[in-house]
Amino acid sequence: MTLQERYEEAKRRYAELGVDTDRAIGAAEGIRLSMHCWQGDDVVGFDQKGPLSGGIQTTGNYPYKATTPEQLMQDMDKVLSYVPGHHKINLHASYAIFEEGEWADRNRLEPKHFARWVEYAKAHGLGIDFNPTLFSHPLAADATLSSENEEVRRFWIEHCIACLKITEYFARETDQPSLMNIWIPDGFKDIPADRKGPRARLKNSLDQIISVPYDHDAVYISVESKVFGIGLESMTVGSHEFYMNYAAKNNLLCLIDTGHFHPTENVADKLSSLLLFGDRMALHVSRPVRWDSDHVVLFNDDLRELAQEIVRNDPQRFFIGMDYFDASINRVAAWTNGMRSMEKALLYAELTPNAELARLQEERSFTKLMSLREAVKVMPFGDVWDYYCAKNGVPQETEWFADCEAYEKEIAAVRG
Ligand code: RNT
Ligand code: ZN
Repeated sequence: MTLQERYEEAKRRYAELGVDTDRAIGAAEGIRLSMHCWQGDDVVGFDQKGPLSGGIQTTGNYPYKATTPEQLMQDMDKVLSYVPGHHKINLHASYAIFEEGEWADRNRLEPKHFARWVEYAKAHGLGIDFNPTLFSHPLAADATLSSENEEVRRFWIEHCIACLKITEYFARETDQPSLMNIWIPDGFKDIPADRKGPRARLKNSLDQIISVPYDHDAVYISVESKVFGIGLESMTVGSHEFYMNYAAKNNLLCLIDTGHFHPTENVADKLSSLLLFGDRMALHVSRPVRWDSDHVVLFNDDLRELAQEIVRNDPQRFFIGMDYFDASINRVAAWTNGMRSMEKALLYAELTPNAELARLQEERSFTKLMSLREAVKVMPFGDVWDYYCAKNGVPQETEWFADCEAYEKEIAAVRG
């Protein structure tokens, strides 16, 4: 059977459930993902040589990690050639690209240090999202925006303000909105004696950052909470309650990282609540395994449920960023699997008879609801997915990996 024949048959089968596959494909194509640059080099960046800090960790020693901007961009090209749809890239401030002999500390970063990223984005028709980097820096050794040391706290406020200007530059240059997401590692390994003090300082720091004038139509600011970090197990200053309230009060976006909650919490369940109190929200899609381990995102139940909630709540209200980093396998393949999984989940959600399922819930026909949901699982999704990939000019499911292996052997392994 040709791919076209496979698709036609799948289309007929889905139509029996009341699902229009052409519509679903069009809808999935309209959802942009923000591809994080940090899967390519284990969150190292280009502005410092120190270890990754802030209670986050990459594990594994797979060779051929990108070590220069050229290599990272080359790997990103490869990943993007495997991923259907139109996307954005998500950069961290630590990925500033300096001229020979030039260097600027985080509070002195300027748009010009990201000019090559803008060039890259323009050449590929990509938008850009941004993140100040409040870790992997000597002044982040203790605390950042919640620091008791006023000099340190000022440094990080200045860094975030510098990043706001850079985010504005990205939005202007790419002619589309950019998200600036603030995540800080601040917290305590053991039971704190004062929780209010650090949180009050964080609140004051954020107030200072967002009171700087910026283009509110082009730049969105989000705040990312977390339940704990390595070495920061007892308390994180930027908790969920803290940021949910801060975002609501100040008209910012809440960013929900799927790895930042207790392992039995259903993160997908949070979206509809947040969107009743704000126009938009942001996501970091990750796969926690027992803890915030940032495993490669896979096409599993959690991801499907998340995508269903995105689709049911209007995908255009979300900034969907990816956030995983695996150093134990080929990084280009890891990156690709995560991005393709997210795309799959969104297409799968668009191929679900959501209106019919909701109707069954309203009439409390729970037996029928369960049965229909199970029927959806065995529909010929793979045929629609392969068709979607081909339509977008990227390899089908069983095609890309061989090319990726060849890329490792012929390019990554010999580039030094
Ligand atoms: C850390 C947060 C944060 C980082 C990236 C690199 O737990 O998830 O978003 O992973 O910014
Ligand atoms: Zn995150």
